[in-house]
Amino acid sequence: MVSPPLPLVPLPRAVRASDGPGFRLATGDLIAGATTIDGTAASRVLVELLTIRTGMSFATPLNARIEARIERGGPPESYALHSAADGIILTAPDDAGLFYGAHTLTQLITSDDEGWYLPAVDIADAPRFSYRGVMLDVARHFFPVEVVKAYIDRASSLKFNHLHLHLTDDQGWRVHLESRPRLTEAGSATSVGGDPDSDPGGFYTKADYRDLVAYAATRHMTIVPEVDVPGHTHAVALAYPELAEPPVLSPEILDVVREYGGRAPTEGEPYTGMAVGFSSLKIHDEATYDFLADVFGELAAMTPGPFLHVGGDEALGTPAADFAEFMARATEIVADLGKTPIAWHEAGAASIAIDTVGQYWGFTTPTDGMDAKARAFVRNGSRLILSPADAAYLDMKEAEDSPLGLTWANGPTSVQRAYSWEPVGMIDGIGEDDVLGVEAPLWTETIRTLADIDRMAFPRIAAAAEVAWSSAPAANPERTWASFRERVGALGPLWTRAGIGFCASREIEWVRE
Ligand code: TNX
Repeated sequence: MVSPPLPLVPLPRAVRASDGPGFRLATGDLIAGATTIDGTAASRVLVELLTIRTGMSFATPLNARIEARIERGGPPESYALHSAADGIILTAPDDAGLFYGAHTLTQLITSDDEGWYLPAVDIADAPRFSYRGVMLDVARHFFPVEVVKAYIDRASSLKFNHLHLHLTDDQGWRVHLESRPRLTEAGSATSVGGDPDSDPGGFYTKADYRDLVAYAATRHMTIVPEVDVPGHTHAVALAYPELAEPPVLSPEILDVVREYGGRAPTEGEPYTGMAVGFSSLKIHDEATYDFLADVFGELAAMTPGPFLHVGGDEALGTPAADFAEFMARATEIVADLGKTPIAWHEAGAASIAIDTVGQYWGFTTPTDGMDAKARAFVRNGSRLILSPADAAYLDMKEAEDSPLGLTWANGPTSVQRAYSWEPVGMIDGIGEDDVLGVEAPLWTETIRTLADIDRMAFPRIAAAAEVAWSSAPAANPERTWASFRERVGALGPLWTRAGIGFCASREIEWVRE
């Protein structure tokens, strides 16, 4: 008889199940090994996770059968987990590794008539890619700090380590900056839809933003803020009209507006539709670059992570030569601040700052020369983050009749499609070392609440996590759709306990507890 795979997502590098009876959890099991500050943090995480999973209380330590400790050696973020009848030992070279090991341990917990237990197992795990990201669009709809924290909890439990916040777009500017206060005063009050009750808009104060950065750090996630320029800037135009062109309503753009429905954008009025590409900053005015210096300077000062995302997508309203000139200067401004710029792949066409990381959002089979633009980042000496829209976009509908989501990227999509793509070789000439990592974006034109986020992101976010973390399929026989399908289905009870309202996709047989 072939036993089912253990319910682990993303799949660890090496899993060896033993024949032994496994580890029985008892109330009061002490999580020990607090030899370093990191170890203490890991212990706290473990207690928290075990409590959520089992409903048991671990408040009164009785013995020390669960141990978590730092052990030097091994790649960053890696960990080793040993579970047997007499105890559990989790070791890692860093705090992130202990954190990921704690999540693996939590996924392994299951119950029978006698109570909660862990199977006897030895796991040695380490990530494939160092950048494992999720993106949340807080511009099309604004999400309060508590919702973003909940998404950080969810993503980090699947071993994602970057949260890209799409902070600005035509429909709203979502972070307060002292250097340019009108951005939030005049550009943050609305969002897509425009209903004052369901789409009220909003913004993060600087204290909110710092709170998010700090919270993310406790879950080993780095915030990557994006200020999308030179397009997607209608909200900037509301605040500082002198910096922006009036809405560009070319026949091509009017087609886009018609396709998305709603009114055409109007100069001086908030935009609450879903069209893209009609707005542009003024390219030949030095005031624009003073603006970029202020905005990116202030953002850099409050962002400890290495990356600032400058956008650069869908600038349909900006002539190509102007776009190239603009992206070169925008990326240089960010590089001069000591940060690594990230730009959507369109910017590959420009002479951008050399270490600019490209983010590819074309299809898994590239069209329209998008692969050439992506390759340009690598030729420039940098690397790529891969977010193929037809596989990694969490805002694509999973079913035609889903009330949420869009379909433009070859939708409706499926969990199988979200799982079955391979970063290396997807774009001709892009090898393992050219890939910085993988990111799953969630655009929020149709998404308003945490419940909406859960329904769209889960379970496909787990597929993205496996593509980002786990070994390539060729290196591990368990890296198959059939195995993933079973493993992810077995996570249903854990997700339910954690309050995650996942979409019970019909492709998967969900385990019920
Ligand atoms: C494309 S792909 C966009 C966003 C939209 C998204 C909706 C990319 C870089 N930009 O402006 O929100 O499609 O799926």
